[in-house]
Amino acid sequence: MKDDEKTTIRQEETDGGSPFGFTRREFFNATATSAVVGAGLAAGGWSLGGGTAQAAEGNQDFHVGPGELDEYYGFWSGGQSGEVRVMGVPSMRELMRIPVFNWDGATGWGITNESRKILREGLTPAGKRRADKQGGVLRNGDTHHPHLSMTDGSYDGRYLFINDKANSRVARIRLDVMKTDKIVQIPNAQAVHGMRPQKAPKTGYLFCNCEFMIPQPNDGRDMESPEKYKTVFAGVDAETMEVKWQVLVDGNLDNTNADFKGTYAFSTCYNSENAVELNGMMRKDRDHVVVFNIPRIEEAVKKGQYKTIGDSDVPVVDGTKGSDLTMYIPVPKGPHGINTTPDGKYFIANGKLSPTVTVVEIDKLDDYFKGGMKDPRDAVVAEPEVGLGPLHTTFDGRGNGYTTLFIDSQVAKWNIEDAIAAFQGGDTNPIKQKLDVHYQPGHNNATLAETKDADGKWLMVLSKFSKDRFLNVGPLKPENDQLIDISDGDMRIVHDGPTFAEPHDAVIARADQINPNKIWDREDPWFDDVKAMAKKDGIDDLRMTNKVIRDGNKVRVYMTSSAPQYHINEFKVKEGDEVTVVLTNVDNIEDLTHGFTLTNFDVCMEISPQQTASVTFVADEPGVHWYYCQWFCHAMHMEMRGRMLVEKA
Ligand code: CUK
Ligand code: CUA
Repeated sequence: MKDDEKTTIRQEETDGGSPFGFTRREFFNATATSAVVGAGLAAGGWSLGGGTAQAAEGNQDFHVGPGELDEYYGFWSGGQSGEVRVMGVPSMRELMRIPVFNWDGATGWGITNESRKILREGLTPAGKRRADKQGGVLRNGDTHHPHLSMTDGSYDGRYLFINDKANSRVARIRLDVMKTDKIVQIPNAQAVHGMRPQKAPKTGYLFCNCEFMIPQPNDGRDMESPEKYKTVFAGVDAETMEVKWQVLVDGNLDNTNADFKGTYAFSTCYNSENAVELNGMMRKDRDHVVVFNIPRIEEAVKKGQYKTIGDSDVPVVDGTKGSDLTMYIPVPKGPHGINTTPDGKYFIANGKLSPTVTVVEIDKLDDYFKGGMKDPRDAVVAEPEVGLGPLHTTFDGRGNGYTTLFIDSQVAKWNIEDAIAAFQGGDTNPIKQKLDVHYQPGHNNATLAETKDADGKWLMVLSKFSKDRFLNVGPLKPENDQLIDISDGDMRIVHDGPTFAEPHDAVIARADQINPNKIWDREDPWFDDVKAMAKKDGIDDLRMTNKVIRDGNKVRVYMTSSAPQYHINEFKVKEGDEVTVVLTNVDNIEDLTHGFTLTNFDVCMEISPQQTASVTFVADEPGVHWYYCQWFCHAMHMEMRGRMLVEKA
């Protein structure tokens, strides 16, 4: 079968046809060793010298047996579900889900006082007004980019950060307890998309791309004048989770990344036309990468060279074209992912609508800002054709890039130095292998590839479509996360993993870099608010106290639990009372989580060992209301319950 025929088949199959009377599965099985060359030839023009098959014999063992532990933690975005998932790699076992922007019935996220404070306090004034209309907190999020904090370019195990495109927020998750502890909504923004922590000297900033252009301020003015719309790039302090400054830019910011020195951040930018509909956005052949000079931005803010917009007091500096705070590097149309090589030398902008990736040498950015370089394109050192629809690139730490090709449904492995040599006129083919993935891959990430410790062991490819790879579950299909062995020689797929909507991105850290606690520490600041409230009620140690306190029409129930019982079996309140239940789990054994669910009241929460959680509700229905423990904690777990008696007013 000729390569152009294969490309045709793939297209028809995508459209639902089966030109040769066998299924897609049979087709791919039958051609597994030759289809790898595929559309790259048509698209890229490089010849692959002999083609290449998936390695026949296994390299690394991906099987993690019962009772064995994984070598890596993976942190997966949960996409439109608004959550984060923790995976074991290479087993691909889902270990935990961390609610972030969503509501969650298992843990009471969105329901407990502790989570509601976190969900609410960082909202902008407009965000709070919106939240007030739906019970005090926002309900959904669209997570894309999970990234771990770093010190000197290595994962330091402190935090995971994740963006929310839907409501323009960024959240921080504490890795010691695997809970979200801060959320901030970015002002002057719609759709926070690309987000990256600074890599060195330590994650001081989170760099946040606000994607959609809007009038500034967006209060009803300039709605019919899209040419005046602007978007902003934001620097968020990773410790306080406050927005420190913003930079006005031209174009739609897409993805972002940072260098390993703490000097630059860089963002892909599409729609340099500033258009508001598709045709207009396609007009020009080139868009750009915007480079942000962080020390200069800080300097401008310090000197007061900023304005504020609307009701936000965040300093906004001008980084539009011509500003000396930014550099606009023209790149082929519609760039998407942007990835820094683990050696810190280059960043790579992925073409999306162009079959190329653009390699920029980071040291050359200094020349531009010092005035030595006039044409920003002089910072480009390679622009290899890798195939159709390049979205994201990751690295093995051995000098190779792995780029997902959305349209070709492939991953291209290519050598960076060979690409640079070819750009200078050499004739080495940088493309080393193309591997079919299933199907339409978006992000990919190799183990530790965002850090200087990239170890080139495993590659995760997050494919958007699973089509026929799994049992049919109706019109809404899972995505397919494929695990690929890149440890030695050719890439080979070792695992298909269905996932629910929609892990855009995932990062993978070595197990020894992440060290969560086994139970809660009573000194944890997580409990500060509830301890302060108890103190006012004369309670010094929540673990020692079972007591109901009435304060006007407010009732506070301080209760402890240890398997298999609550230490308050019943409490009485009056119809209309505002009741706060504060529950402390005094068990201090790993795994002994209890819960509190109040039936027919839409109230629930998790209480893990040594944790205190609280929830507030109005007792507006007279009668008997059972509460029960919803985590199976003991042989007498079913008996772990009690009654709230609500007397008629
Ligand atoms: S984006 Cu989704 S495939 Cu939001 Cu990182 Cu590229
Ligand atoms: Cu405690 Cu079930």
